[in-house]
Amino acid sequence: MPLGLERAHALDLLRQMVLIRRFEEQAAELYTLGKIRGFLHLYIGEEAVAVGAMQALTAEDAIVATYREHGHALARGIPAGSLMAEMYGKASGCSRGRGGSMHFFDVSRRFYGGHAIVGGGLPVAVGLALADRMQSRARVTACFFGDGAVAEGEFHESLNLAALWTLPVLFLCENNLYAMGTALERHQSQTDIRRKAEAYDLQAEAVDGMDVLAVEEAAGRAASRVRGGRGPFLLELRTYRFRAHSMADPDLYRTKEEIEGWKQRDPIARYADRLRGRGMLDAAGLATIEASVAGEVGAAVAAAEAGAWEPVEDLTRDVYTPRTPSGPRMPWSS
Ligand SMILES: Cc1ncc(C[n+]2csc(CCOP(=O)(O)OP(=O)(O)O)c2C)c(N)n1
Repeated sequence: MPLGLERAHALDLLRQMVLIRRFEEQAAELYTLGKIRGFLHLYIGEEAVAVGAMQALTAEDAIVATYREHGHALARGIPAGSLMAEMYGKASGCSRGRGGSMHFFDVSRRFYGGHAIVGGGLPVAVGLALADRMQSRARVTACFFGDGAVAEGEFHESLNLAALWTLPVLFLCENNLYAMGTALERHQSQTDIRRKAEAYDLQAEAVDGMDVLAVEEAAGRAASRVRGGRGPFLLELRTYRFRAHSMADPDLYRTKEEIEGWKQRDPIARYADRLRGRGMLDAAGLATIEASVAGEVGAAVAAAEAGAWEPVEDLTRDVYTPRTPSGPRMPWSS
């Protein structure tokens, strides 16, 4: 653990990870009750990645995430109530209840998805970074994606363009070893993701994604490099999801022993132990965090329950453009 870690900051990292875990445990319960429908992909086990990486970003920076994005959204500071309402499909949700769990969006916090298409966020991130570059803004676009995305053409096209044009993108590959039920070595001839980045002339580093401080430190270094105009950077965050791919997945492709082995490295329990070892946390301190998180999650559920559905008049809102199409007049138009 780096020296000089401020107590308030250290505890805040723990609180954020606990919030993500409890929020998702609650979401899983609500899903089984039928309150949340559609797909639900839990981030449990991977909390150190979102929380650690988000420390390197300012409010000006942009974030692009995948469909497993509850943790990124919470770590970005989007209120839990707005996220829970989104999962309920209520109009008070961050995407007006139209996106659900996989499509969180909050432009005011520069949170650009929530993307259900594997790899679909990468070109979006490159476009955001290109806009910053063209307007000479020293901002970073952080793009989270899974190991499954490195099999997509979009990964290769995005890395190539970002490197070629020296764009300020921080690529964050959450390598949890599985793409749905397919293990990394069953879809990649080269499983060392850093080497793929190097092929496009990107700087890359692999980090223990179960260690929030290691992620924070590596992301901090990488982001300042990107912000300083030295081109894109890829971090491979080695992590694991403790739950199935989604609530609909029977999880038959990995052994209980493997899952248990990774649970020994639980990012929350291990980090709490380290804080205890440094005299920064005791039982009362942990109980305070748990109580405040329970209050926040409880209030989020209450807000979602109380939230209104969209009125029927809004059925086509944001589906069709309200603007009259303009553009070149065609010879056949009257
Ligand atoms: C282009 C595309 N192909 C296939 C799918 C179906 N699909 C949904 S999730 C997933 C696995 C993605 O795994 P990974 O990128 O490693 O992310 P993780 O779920 O592990 O976080 C697949 C293949 C999809 N959503 N989009």
